[in-house]
Amino acid sequence: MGDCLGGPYEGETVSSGDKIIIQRYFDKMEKPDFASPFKKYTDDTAMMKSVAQFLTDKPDPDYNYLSKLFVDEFFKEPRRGYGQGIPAKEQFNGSGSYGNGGAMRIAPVALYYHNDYNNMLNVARHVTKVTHNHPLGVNGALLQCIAVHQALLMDPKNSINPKEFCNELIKKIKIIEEESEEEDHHFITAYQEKLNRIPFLLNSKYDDELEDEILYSLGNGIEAYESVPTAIFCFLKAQGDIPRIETSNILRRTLQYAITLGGDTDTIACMAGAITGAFLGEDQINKQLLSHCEKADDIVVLADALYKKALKS
Ligand code: F2R
Ligand code: MG
Ligand code: MG
Ligand code: MG
Repeated sequence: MGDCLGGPYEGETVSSGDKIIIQRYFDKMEKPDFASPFKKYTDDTAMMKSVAQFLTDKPDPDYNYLSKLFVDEFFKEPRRGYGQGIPAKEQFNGSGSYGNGGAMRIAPVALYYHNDYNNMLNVARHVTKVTHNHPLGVNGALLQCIAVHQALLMDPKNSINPKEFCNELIKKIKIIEEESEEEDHHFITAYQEKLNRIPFLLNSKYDDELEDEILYSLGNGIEAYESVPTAIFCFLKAQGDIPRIETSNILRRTLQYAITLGGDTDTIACMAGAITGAFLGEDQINKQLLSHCEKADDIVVLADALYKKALKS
C-alpha cells in the first residue's frame, strides 16, 4: 500500500499546500464508491513479490532462484522505476550499492522467520547481497528486517514505548555494525547514530520546523541510511495524532505521514507501512484504501501462501 500510494509523489518536495491535497487524496480513496484507476506499484513491490515467492516456492533458501525471479520480473516489466541494475559487487566502483533497494523488499523475510531470529538475519543478509553489497545497504536492510520482526512480536493492545523500541533496535544493530567493521575495516555506526536521534525528534513540539529537523537528522533519500531510520520514525510518530493528518486509522496515518515528508515517498511509506502492518495485523488494514492498489488481490494470495508455508516449517 505504501508503495502504490506513495509512488505518485516519489522525488517530490512536499509543501503545506500539497499536504492538504494528500489529505484529500486519502479521504477520497476511503469513500466506498470512489472509482479511479489503480495506483500502480513500483520496483519496491515487484521485488518484494519475488522475495515472498523465493521463500514460498522452495523447501530451503535458493539464492540463484531468487536472482532468477528478480531478473525475470525486471525483464517482464522494466518500467517499474528501478534503480540501476548491475551485479551487486560491481556497482559503484566495486563498493556495492547502499541504495534502499535491499530494505524496501525485506519484510517477507522478517514475517517468515519470525521465530528464528538468527536464521532471519542470515537469510536477510543473503537476500540483500544479491543486489546490495555495501555494508550500509546490507545493514539498512537488516535494520528494516529487525524493525518489522520486533513490531510483529509486540502486542498491539499495549501502546509502544518509543524509547524502548529504539533502544532494542540499537542493541541489535550495534552487534551487526560491529561485525561489519571487521569485514570492511572501517568503523560504521551510521544506524546507531540515527536511531539515537529518534526519541528526541519524537519529543519535540510539533511544528513545521520539526519536519526540517527530521529531514536534516534522518533524511528522505534513496540511500538506505537516509530512509530506513526515517521509516522507523514514521511508524513511531504515527502511533499518536499528528497535526493536519485527519484519520483514526494508524496504518493510514503512517502512510500519509511518510508521504508528506517527500523524497523517496514510495519506499519510505512501503517500509513504514510494513512495520505498522506487522504491529497491528491484517484487521487494521483499510480495505477501501487497499482496493485502489494495483494487484492487491494477488499480493494477498502470495501472503497467504507464505503464511501457510511458514506454519508448515
Ligand atoms: N529509482 C527510483 N526512483 C527514481 C527514478 C524512478 C522514477 N519513478 C522515474 O524514473 O520516473 N526508485 C527506486 O529506487 C530505490 C531503490 O534503489 P536501489 O535498488 O537501491 O538502486 P541503486 O541504484 O542500487 O541505488 C540507488 C542510488 O543510491 C546511490 N548510491 C547507492 N550506492 C552508492 C555508492 N556505493 N556510491 C555512490 N552512490 C550510491 C546512487 O545515487 C544510486 O542511484 C527506491 O526508491 C525505489 O523506489
Ligand atoms: Mg519504487
Ligand atoms: Mg540496484
Ligand atoms: Mg522509492
